Amino acid sequence: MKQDKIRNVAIIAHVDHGKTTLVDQLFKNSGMFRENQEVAERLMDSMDLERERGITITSKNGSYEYNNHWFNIIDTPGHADFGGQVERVLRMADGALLLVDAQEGPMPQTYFVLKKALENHLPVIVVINKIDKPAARCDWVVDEVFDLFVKLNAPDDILDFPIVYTSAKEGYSMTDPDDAKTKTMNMDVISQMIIDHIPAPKGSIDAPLQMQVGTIDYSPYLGRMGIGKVVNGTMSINQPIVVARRDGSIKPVRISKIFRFRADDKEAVETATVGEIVAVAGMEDVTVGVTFTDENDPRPLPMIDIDPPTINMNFIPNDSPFAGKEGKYVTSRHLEERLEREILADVALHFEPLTDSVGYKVSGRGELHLSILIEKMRREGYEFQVTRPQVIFKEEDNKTLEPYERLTVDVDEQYQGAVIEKLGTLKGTLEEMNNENGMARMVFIIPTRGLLGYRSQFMTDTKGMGMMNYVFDGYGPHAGEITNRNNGVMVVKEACTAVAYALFNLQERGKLFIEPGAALYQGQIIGENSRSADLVVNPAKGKKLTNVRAAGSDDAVILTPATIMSLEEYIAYVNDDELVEVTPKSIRLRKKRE
Ligand SMILES: Nc1nc2c(ncn2[C@@H]2O[C@H](COP(=O)(O)OP(=O)(O)OP(=O)(O)O)[C@@H](O)[C@H]2O)c(=O)[nH]1
Ligand SMILES: [Mg+2]
Repeated sequence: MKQDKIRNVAIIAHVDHGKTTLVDQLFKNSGMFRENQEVAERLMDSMDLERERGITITSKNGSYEYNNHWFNIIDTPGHADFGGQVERVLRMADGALLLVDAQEGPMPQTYFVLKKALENHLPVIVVINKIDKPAARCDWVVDEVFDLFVKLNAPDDILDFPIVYTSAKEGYSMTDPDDAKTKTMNMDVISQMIIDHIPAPKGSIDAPLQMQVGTIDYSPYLGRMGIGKVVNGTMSINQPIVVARRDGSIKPVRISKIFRFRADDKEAVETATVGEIVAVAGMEDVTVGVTFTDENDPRPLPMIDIDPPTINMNFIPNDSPFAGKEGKYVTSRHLEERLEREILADVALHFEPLTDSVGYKVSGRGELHLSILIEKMRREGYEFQVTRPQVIFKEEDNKTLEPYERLTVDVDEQYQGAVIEKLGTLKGTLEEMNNENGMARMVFIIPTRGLLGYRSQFMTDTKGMGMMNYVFDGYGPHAGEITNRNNGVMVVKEACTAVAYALFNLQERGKLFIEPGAALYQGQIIGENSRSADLVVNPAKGKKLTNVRAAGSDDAVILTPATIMSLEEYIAYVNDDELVEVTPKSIRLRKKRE
């Protein structure tokens, strides 16, 4: 592969601005799919969890050919909790496409990813996407994007960014949104802009080999593979090389397989040369950040700095009365092995053994970061318990500091008051406010602690119509007491099976999380009390009804449907003296044993 024909491009943006959809179009446009070939929408979102949630969780590599050039594309996640991924894959790129929603404009994560791209001195092409939206306002968005570059002190050559306007969803692009003549029903202009504005990879084919691992992939046949760009030199199968590790040590390895990317897939090759992005097998304990380099002249590349974790949760073996019934991996040893594996691939995640009990303290970049890990583990057959997320404090000059987020909310004006009031009690300070066309955009600086679990409250306060986004802002003074929940809970008195009649009586006291017929244990939490104290309840008490009948008959029992919470909702809900019990089949809430 000719070095000057390669383009390595990262696609970066705020969550949902259309990165993965744009990749679909770039692939389609290259003509590599047969006509009539069934191609999944958002092809690169290949993980089950990504498909279910409609978000990208891990960065992925893909590639296509166009006009005699080879394009390596790196699709990145836009959610702030996965920002660590963006930071480390940018090393593979020689330029970036910055996508911005034509209606929303730049959002907190746009700022974060652009900042990271500029730190890596990457030239940027701005893609204003979703121009098909009726409320699109391209001129305004371009102005805002320009201001963002200025705010981030972009050097002049990068500030002079080219712009393209697209609808990734409908597959068209324009160079001037006001001139229909510039519209084409394809993405040629993007590929051509990449050829023209993003440089070919630098480096020398004759220099000693250097390739730094930016992501890890796993295949059941080949084990773990390191993915990265060959920065200098070449590598071939069976070539003896060394790996320079995080701790500074050097280990000899033999490359067993090399893969290049084609569309969303890989194809085996014999060699890879400078500028190419490849996946390399042959080292079982490969981790992010290591450098594959020449055995006679090892030249490790500098490690990648990653923003530190901001929250942690304890993962402990399940010791509820139902322990071991539903999971395959249940011991502390299993947890340790699994976490060990995870941190090799995810450098934004940390863990350490607890000092006062069995289990591990797991630290990450946000609630979603940790809850996705919990969900992955649960699906793999793990059973364990987690505690309420805690933010990570810092001590400086004998003062306690805590992490703050920059929170942007977009709400209908009628809900503005409610949101300001609630965020005030969570110690948020309003920094900016703009009202336009009945909508308000507000920016708050708020302790990360205040935001934990706030999303569901926000959804209630805005009748599901609001948008909220946040990004790590920095450490600041401890903001004082913040309470996440005002209500007590209903706690089961003794092991039993829930009976409709008893639940019927209990539902007057609050909100129930379970349905009749559920097997329950002592200390399990089955609902929320409408008052602040906890309530010990007996959900088996009362007449044993054989069935639940509709209104009208004598002993009718009408149950309000239970509030079935998702894993994230439980994590947002759980208090300090409680645990979330997670198994492949169930998620339960319980009181810690005294
Ligand atoms: N109207 C419109 N919707 C679009 C367009 N591009 C993408 N979308 C929609 O926006 C949503 C998010 O698209 P994705 O491609 O998953 O966005 P993303 O940037 O990859 O999201 P994350 O990876 O989670 O950050 C999907 O519902 C898409 O169908 C567009 O040009 N116009
Ligand atoms: Mg995506």
